[in-house]
Amino acid sequence: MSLAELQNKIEQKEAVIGVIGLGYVGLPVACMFAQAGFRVIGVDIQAARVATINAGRSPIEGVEPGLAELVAAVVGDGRFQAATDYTHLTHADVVLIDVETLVDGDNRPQYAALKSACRRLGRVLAAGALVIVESTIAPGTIDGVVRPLLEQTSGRRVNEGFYLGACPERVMPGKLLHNLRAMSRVCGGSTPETAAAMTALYRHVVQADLDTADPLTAELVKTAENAYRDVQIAFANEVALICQAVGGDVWRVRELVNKSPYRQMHRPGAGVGGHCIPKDPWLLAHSAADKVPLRLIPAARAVNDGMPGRVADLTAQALAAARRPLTGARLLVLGYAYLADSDDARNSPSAALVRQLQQAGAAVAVHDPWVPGFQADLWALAAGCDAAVLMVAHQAYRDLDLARLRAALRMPILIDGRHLFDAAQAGEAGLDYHCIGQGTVARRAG
Ligand code: SAJ
Repeated sequence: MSLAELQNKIEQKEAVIGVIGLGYVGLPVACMFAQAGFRVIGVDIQAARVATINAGRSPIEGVEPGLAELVAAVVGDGRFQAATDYTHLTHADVVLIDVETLVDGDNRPQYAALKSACRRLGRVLAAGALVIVESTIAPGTIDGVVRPLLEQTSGRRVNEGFYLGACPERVMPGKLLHNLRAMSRVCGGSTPETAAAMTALYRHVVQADLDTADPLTAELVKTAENAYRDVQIAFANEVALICQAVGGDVWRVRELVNKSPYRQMHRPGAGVGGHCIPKDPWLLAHSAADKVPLRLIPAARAVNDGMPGRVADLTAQALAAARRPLTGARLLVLGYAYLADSDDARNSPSAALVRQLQQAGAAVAVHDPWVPGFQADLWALAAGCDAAVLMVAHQAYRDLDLARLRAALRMPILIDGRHLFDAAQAGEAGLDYHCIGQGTVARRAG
C-alpha cells in the first residue's frame, strides 16, 4: 500500500489501528481512536491488564475523568479489543508504540521494552504500515534503534516497505483524556509525506496544533520541554535554599520576581517526582553526552534530587532546636504521591525523604489519602510523633486542623515542604513552623 492510499484509509477511518502498550498513555489513546470511529487493537504483555480491558474496565488507578466510561463504551461496542499476542497486529495499517522508556542507574536510556516491541512488531508488520512511537525517547532513537530493528525483523526498508515517525505524548496523570485532546503534538515523520499522514491521523482526536517535523526534531522537543521545566524548578529550589540561608522568604521573593516582565519563577519544594521530569532531561542529555560538556542539565537534576535531603536537614534542625535528636525521633510524613491529589508515587520525593530519615535513625510513619498502603487514620499515626513533615500539597491537607495536629504531636513541630500552610496560622495553633525557603528571620516575621 502506498502512503497516499494509507492516508486515504486514515481519512476515511478505514485504517485499522494497533496500539502497543496499554498503560496511562496507550489505553486512553486506543480508546480515543476507537471513539473517533476506528477499529483499534491493543496489545500488552500483561495478561491481567488485557483481561480487565476486555471486560470493559480501566486498569488505570486514580481519578481520570471520563476514562472508565470510555473504556466501557468502546469495548462494549466492539471497536476496541485488547490482546497479548502480536499476531493480532498483522492487519494493522497504523501501529502506535506506547511502552515505558526508563533510564537506568547511570541515567542511560533503558530500552528493553521498546526494543522488544519493535522486534515483535517487525515480525508481523503489514506491508506499507505506518509505525509511530509515542513514548518519550532520546533524540536519535528513531534512527538509531527503532528503524534498524523494524528493518531487520520485517525484512523491509523504511519509506519503502513501511513508514515511520515519532509523535511524543504530552499526557499528565489526572488529565489523560484532556491532554490528549487539548495539547498540541509534533508529528515527526521520516518523510514530509509521512508527517502529513500522521497529522491526518491525529486530526481525528487532537483539537490543538499538529506541527510537522522530522523524527529528530520531535524527539528533541519532548525531551527539551521537560528538561526546561526541571531546570526552572531547580532554579527556584536554589533560590529557596539561598533565602533559607540568609533569612529571606522565597515565597514572597518569588511573588515579587514574577511581577517583573518575562519572569516565571517556578515553585520551590520538597522535590521533583513523577514519570517524566526526573527522566526526560537524561534522555535529552544522552543524545549528546560524548559531544557536549553538559553541566546545566545534570546540575539541575542534582539540585532537585537533593531537595528531600534539604527537607530532612530542616527537620533535623527543628528537632535539635527543641533538643530532640533525629536519631530515635518518631516522625509523621504527610503525602507520598509525587503530585498533589494523585495516587501516582513514581519517583516520589517522599520515598527519598523516608529513606534518609530512617538512615538517620528516626522511626517514620507515612500518610497519604490517595496512595494505597498509606491511607490509615492520620490522627492515629500522628499520636506521639515528634514532628509532622508535609511533602505533598494534597487538597485534603489544606484544611488540616492544625490545633488538633498540635495536640496529637508529642513535640509541636511542623515542617512544610510545599508552603501549603501559613506561618501565622501555624503559630496561632501553637506549632513551631518551618517551611522550605523561609529563613529564621522570615519565620519570626511570618
Ligand atoms: N514541581 C515543583 N515545582 C514546580 C512544578 C512541579 O516542585 O513548579 C514538582 C511536582 O511537585 C512534581 C514534579 O515537579 O513532583 C513534576 O510535576 P509536573 O507538574 O511537571 O507534573 P508531571 O510530572 O506530570 O509533568 C507532566 C509533564 N508533561 C509531559 O511530560 C507530557 C510536564 O511537561 C507538564 O508541564 C506537566 O505534566 C503539566 O503541568 O502538564
